[in-house]
Amino acid sequence: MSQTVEVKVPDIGNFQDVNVIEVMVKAGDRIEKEQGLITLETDKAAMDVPSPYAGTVKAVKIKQDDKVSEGSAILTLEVTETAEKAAEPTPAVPAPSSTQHVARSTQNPVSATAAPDTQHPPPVQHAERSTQYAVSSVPIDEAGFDKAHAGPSVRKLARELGVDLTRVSGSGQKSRITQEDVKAFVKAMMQGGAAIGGGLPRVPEVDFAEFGGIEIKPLSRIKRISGPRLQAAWVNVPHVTQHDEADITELDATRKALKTDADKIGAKLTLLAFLVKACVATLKEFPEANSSLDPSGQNLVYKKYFHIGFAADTPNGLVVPVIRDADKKNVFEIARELGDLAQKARDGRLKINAMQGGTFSISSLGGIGGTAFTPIVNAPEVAILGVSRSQMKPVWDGKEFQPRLMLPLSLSYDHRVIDGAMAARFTTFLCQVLSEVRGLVL
Ligand code: CAO
Repeated sequence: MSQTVEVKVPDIGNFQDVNVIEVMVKAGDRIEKEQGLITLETDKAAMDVPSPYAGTVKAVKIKQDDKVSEGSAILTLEVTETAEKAAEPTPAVPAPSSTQHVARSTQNPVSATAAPDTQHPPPVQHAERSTQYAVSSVPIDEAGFDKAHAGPSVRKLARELGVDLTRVSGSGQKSRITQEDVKAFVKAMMQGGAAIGGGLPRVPEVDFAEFGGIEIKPLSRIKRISGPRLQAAWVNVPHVTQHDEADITELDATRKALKTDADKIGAKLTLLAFLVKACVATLKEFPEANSSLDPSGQNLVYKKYFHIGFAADTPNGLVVPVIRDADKKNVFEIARELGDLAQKARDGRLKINAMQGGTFSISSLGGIGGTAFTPIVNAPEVAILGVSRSQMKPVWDGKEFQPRLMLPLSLSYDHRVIDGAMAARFTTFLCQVLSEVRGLVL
């Protein structure tokens, strides 16, 4: 037997004309007993008014932003419970009092946190802390969750679904997070997270124009393509950078002595060509650094070829052309190819396949300046060598200081594949190869 009842705002303490910040049901909805109907917000807290019965909503009598007090009609409900049960309604909402609520922050409503009143059903917000991890398995930012601009029923839903509210954008009034926002977030996560910035916590959006004049220019095509790849490498690869210094005094003297020979074949013999050769020799010694993890993350794919990429700065952004089979080329051939590829990169004439297949990369900022930096691994490669500007330095030879040309090296590596000891051995070996010039020119 069904019966239609009017559900009213229950005793809400001394509060009058309280703001309705959310209406969670509409006519025709089938609702459960205790399901949140509306959210009220006082200057101290937000609270849900749960339904005293299960049933079907016939008509909703209030809307968002209405002001209500005890006794205001919320909706009419066709009750589907038995008449006996319906005749003994459960008190609808915990009566808020000033002691039951924590002070709200200036921007966000804070949920009531008092112990449940034994006379009334516990407030919905007490169910919050049941889930520790968000749908993406990233731990929930509890401090941020507490401050999120959302009512108790939304918080409850978020807890049930394991959604970190700090990552959900609110579509409600004053960016308030609604139940729909939480559901849309979960849906987006299930579909791969594309709609929510790859599942990462978002940087706050700022209206820069509020603070002064601005101009908006689109990113270059290269930056639009390389940005997501850099970000993917940054978030997926546990990076560590090992710094070292190579004594290149002899190497630089040899390079200068060979410049005329190089000029004859149209090559500019820069340090980078020697670095490519030295890296190949070191990669042969440390084959893990020339490997990649397979997609399962369980196996290492060792590559028997040595295709060395180098970062080239172009007016439109960073590109990484690849010297193929660098182990089979001498330093002059490498120098010439470096020059050709760098020129093509600057002219925007580099073909896609000239940037594919790299096994290890070098990023040289030595021609520009700097003492050290932390390059981002060009994943799925597992290591990248950063090169900074060489400097004459006093180096102690056991008896006295000698002026030596020292080259700063910064090896960033994927710590899943290369451990610190191997990285230190790698750079030590590389420094040795660079100081023993003969092997590099033959
Ligand atoms: N220390 C001191 N001087 C250096 C040096 C170093 N480590 N490396 C190069 N130089 C000198 C060169 O000898 C050259 O001097 P001369 O003109 O007197 O011979 C000058 O700096 C310029 O070198 P270059 O740039 O012509 O040649 P390169 O082989 O060093 O570099 C290339 C080529 C394409 C790597 C470079 O032009 C470039 O684009 N570098 C930027 C790479 C980059 O952006 N990396 C960052 C990636 S992460 O955002």
